[in-house]
Amino acid sequence: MSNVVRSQCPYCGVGCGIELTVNDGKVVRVTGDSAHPANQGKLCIKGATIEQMLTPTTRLTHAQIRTDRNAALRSVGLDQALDHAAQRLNAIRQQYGNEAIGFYLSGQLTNETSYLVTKLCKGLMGTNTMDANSRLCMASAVAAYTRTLGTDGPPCSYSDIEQADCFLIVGSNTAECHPIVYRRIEQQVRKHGATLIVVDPRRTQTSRYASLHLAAAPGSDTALLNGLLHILIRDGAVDYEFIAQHTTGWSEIAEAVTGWTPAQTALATGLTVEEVETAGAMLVASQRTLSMWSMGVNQSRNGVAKATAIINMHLATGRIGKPGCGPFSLTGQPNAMGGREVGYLAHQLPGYRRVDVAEHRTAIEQAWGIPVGSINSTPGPDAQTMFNQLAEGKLKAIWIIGTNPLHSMPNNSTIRAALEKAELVIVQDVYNTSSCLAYADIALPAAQWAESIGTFTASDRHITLLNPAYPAPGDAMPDWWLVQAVAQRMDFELNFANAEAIWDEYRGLTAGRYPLDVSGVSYERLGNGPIQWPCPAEDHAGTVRLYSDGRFATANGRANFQVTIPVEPAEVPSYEFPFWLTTGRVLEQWHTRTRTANVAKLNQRHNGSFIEIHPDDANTLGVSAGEKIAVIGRRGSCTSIVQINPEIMPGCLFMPIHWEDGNPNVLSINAADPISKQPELKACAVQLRPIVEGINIKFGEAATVPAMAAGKRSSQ
Ligand SMILES: Nc1nc2c(c(=O)[nH]1)N[C@H]1C(S)=C(S)[C@@H](COP(=O)(O)OP(=O)(O)OC[C@H]3O[C@@H](n4cnc5c(=O)[nH]c(N)nc54)[C@H](O)[C@@H]3O)O[C@H]1N2
Ligand SMILES: Nc1nc2c(c(=O)[nH]1)N[C@H]1C(S)=C(S)[C@@H](COP(=O)(O)OP(=O)(O)OC[C@H]3O[C@@H](n4cnc5c(=O)[nH]c(N)nc54)[C@H](O)[C@@H]3O)O[C@H]1N2
Ligand code: SF4
Ligand SMILES: [Mo]
Repeated sequence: MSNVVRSQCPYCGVGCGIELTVNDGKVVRVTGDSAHPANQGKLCIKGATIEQMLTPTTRLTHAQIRTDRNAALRSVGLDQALDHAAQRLNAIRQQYGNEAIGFYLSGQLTNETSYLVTKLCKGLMGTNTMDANSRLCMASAVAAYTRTLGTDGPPCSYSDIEQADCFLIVGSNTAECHPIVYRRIEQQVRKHGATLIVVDPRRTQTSRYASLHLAAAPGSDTALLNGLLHILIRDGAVDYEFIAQHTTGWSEIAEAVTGWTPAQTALATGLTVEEVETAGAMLVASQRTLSMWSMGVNQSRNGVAKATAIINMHLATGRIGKPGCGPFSLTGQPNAMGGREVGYLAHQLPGYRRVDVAEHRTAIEQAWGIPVGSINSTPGPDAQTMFNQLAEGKLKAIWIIGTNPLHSMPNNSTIRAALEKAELVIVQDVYNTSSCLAYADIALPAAQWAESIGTFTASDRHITLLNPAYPAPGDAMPDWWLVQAVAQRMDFELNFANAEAIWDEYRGLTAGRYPLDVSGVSYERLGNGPIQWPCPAEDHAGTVRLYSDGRFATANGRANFQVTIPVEPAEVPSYEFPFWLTTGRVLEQWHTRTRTANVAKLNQRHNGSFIEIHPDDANTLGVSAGEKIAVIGRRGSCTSIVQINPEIMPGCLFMPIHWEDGNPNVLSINAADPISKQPELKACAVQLRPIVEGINIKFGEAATVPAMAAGKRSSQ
């Protein structure tokens, strides 16, 4: 008997709808959902090969524990592991208090799981010691939206793509990372003559159909965007009526960009005056501009300013809340939008509320039936601070769900030290290949997206129901269920009967909120297809665009311009470390590859780590394509395979993040944006050294400075 189950692709934040054909409990076919607004039936190569990653050869099917760190993990019954987790956590609470326990979550968990952990940590435990890998991903976009528009949440919709006449893509390799969105942009450019400006120090596949590619120096985006606003003002493209009616802070911003002349902008970015003028002219000529950005913007210590500068341009031209217009942050993970909505970052509460706003705390305390004052008013530690606290011994236990900090956080020797120091590490994962399991005292087996019911919110605010297609293998259980089962054993009052009950409680908390109101979105309605929030009533069809009426989510309804000051990356090239290193993704791989390693078709183009280098730099160094090379930075080193790329900015290198062997996070820096606390994962300084027989470099350790003394390392 075969049946068809509707769900959402679990990879990127485009959130394509999929249909899984199930035969005898096995997924035999995956197709795009033709009724879904994100993809209208289309899928990229990762989406189209999903069924191959569902075979459970590398699944974590049973709970595992170890009581001695030097011993191997051993499989135990689920009940025993849950009891053990509760008993260990309670012992830590008794000795050090609730603050000693941290939760580190992921944008790959359902809304239901992230809501439940938020309630446990912030409500029942009264600490805010939880954060998510969204800190590495979306935090700068969140801060920029909130500071300017009053709240998080991209105002645009995918359907704006077909109405735009100009796309400005900044720091996003959309073609490889949000392929279905790129396909739609490509159509609009090729068939309908829209212009496409791409800003990236590398020319990527995203520039394939670009009218203009700007290889601005890493980190220089704020300068460029200030310069573009200067041109928009100079050439009369500003909407003064919109500014007067719907914004504050215009005179400050207009004054702040007067100095950003095309010449000044060219000097700051490494572009020519002509390039800056050409980009400016394209934006001036546009009536409907859609700007998209992702990690080249957010993962910077100037990330909030970069994202804000994009939003400033839209406010200045009134190109927001209208068809084909708006500042559109592309969300990375399939549910990094929803995680923020339900409050999983250290400063958040459900419904885009904040722990440091008394009114928000009270509303949630009342709804949760806990005493007023239960929720701590101080935001919890951001992800990097949380792991620092673990290393310092302030935090004793960490519960990691759906992410691998050892692979994906910056300067990962510090993460290793933190995990070693921790008294208790719980890793809750779907696969047994996460390198983080080497540090786990308890491993909990989670059911994955196709095995349980739940909801995801995609980049443009549409919420999709994930339906289970087949039973989870072994003892694997839904993430929310595992957390609740441990919490109950710790004597916390959490008694949700199922995922729908969690969703219903959460959506009730959003009733009357502006703009994030999902109170009208029931599982029953989602059974008929996705719904785009705001959706304030059961008979409401959902909302395509935010702020169409010019009313923003601030107290006075006006958007706030914010002055944006360019700041260069924390580490810049020097004599010793003469290259910029930037990092990112390739089309066929997903982050740490626990999923994509299983799919043969996805491993045909790249079979391991590589480092892209400009041919001139390769000539200077005397290295050639395919050669193994040492990449050495101030905090660590690794090896990689040379790939020559004539389209990368000279002086700049690129490494993918996917392979453990050749992971750039042995090199990356702990610097972070002061507002969003998002780490600067896109820029650090390195040197390259050909590997010479007989000279022994111990990879993975910090480089000696000065670094040319090969073979010797300092441990500092
Ligand atoms: N195939 C695939 N798709 C994915 C993912 C994946 O793992 N694999 N992950 C998903 C997730 S979680 C995320 S967050 C997104 C990320 O999506 P993207 O942000 O599009 O991807 P990245 O490759 O990380 O970085 C994008 C580009 O930023 C450029 N860049 C580096 N520094 C700068 C800078 O200072 N300024 C500018 N303007 N550009 C710069 C890089 O050269 C790179 O091409 O992708 C999502 N989609
Ligand atoms: N240098 C550098 N570093 C980066 C980035 C970069 O561009 N450059 N990008 C950053 C960004 S944007 C991101 S989002 C992170 C991503 O980094 P991670 O979140 O560490 O990467 P993933 O491989 O997605 O890790 C997810 C883990 O969760 C497991 N998992 C998947 N689904 C589920 C589930 O439903 N439940 C449970 N319990 N487990 C599940 C997977 O098996 C895997 O072990 O990397 C960040 N690190
Ligand atoms: S574009 Fe993203 S969501 Fe769509 S099929 Fe590809 S990976 Fe999945
Ligand atoms: Mo991400």
